[in-house]
Amino acid sequence: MFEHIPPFAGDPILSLNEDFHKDPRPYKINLSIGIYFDDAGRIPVLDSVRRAEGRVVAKGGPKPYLPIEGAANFRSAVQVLLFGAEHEAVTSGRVATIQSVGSSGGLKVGADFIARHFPGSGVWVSDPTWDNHRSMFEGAGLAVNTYPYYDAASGGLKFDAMLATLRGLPPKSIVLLHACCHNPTGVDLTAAQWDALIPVLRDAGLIPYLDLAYQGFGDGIEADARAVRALASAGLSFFIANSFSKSMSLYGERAGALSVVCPDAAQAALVLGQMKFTVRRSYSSPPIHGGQVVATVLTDPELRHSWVIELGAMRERILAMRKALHAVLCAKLPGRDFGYFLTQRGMFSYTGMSAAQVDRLREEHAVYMVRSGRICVAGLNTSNVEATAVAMAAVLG
Ligand code: KET
Repeated sequence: MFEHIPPFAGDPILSLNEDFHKDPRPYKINLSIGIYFDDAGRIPVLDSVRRAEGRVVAKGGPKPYLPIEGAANFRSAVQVLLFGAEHEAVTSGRVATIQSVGSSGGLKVGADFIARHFPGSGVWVSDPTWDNHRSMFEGAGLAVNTYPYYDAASGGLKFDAMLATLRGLPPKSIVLLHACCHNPTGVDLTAAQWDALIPVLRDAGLIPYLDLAYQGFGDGIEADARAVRALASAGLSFFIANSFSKSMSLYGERAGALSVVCPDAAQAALVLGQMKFTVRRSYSSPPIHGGQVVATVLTDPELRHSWVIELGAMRERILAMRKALHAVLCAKLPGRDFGYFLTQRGMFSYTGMSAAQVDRLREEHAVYMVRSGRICVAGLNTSNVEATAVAMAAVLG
């Protein structure tokens, strides 16, 4: 009956993470998956989150189905986090937000919505992007193309080529953009580049789709939402999927949201209705627990304050690891330019290492990174950064 089913090739990130856990070598180092580990190599439970969870559990309430669109307190807290409490887009009711099953769930609901209501639209993603972007949009039946982004020669951005490609796209094309902390390259647009991009998107009639999975890991919670707010202020209609997996260390709770910024409240109501239809036909309604923990952290001033501090400490630790890796690599391989480790932002850096070099690192040194050459800098710590740099230098040198 099922012999014709092709075997699953595995996911380039998740399968690698599984391989890491199977590796018996005690000195192994995991820089594969985009998860924040603390300096002891553990996934932290944030104090703010633990206290919020205690309150949610102490209430001891029942576990009804949530509405299709999710919990009202979560959805409004997300809007305030993304846009700020006073933003006109929020106060005028022209943002349609649903609670989703992780931001992945939000991305896919948005993709299904687009496939149904903008069937002629193609999707353009950055070259490169998170592998799953392509899978999700293709899985929704949409054609996925790339626009120029990462410049391997400079370790920076091909900004002019990116703009030139976007200018030539058919109206209503979907343009997937990383709002901050680009995955996998760590190369972001500057504020001035966003300001130059926005009129291009608007004049060409394109539909931006922002992915904000690392809010707070770039420059800070508010600063990392700059692009979201700038697009909304410029009057663009766009999608935004945001995640609490990383920013609250809540991976397995699958807490995220999808918001669509619309021209007015009447259109937002139509969009919300069809997003609900999409969800109802898929998983019916989102899970209750993680969203309530998130809403409690975001709406209680004291918990929110401690979350801001904890997230700031995670960001600082990653920066310290960037500096430490850079210092050892420069000492081991003088004359080579590793400056990109310092300029790239967020959880990831693109090392420029080839797939063959990545394989050698894994096989000979038990250092795991994605075969594109991406490392998760948040997997480094004071005990493994030296060994990582020594292994990288051995393979590069
Ligand atoms: N968007 C981006 C850009 C992203 O890197 C991830 C996860 C997600 C969305 C999904 O997050 P969610 O937990 O569904 O809210 N990225 C890491 C893990 C993975 O591949 O699933 C990663 O790149 O390693």
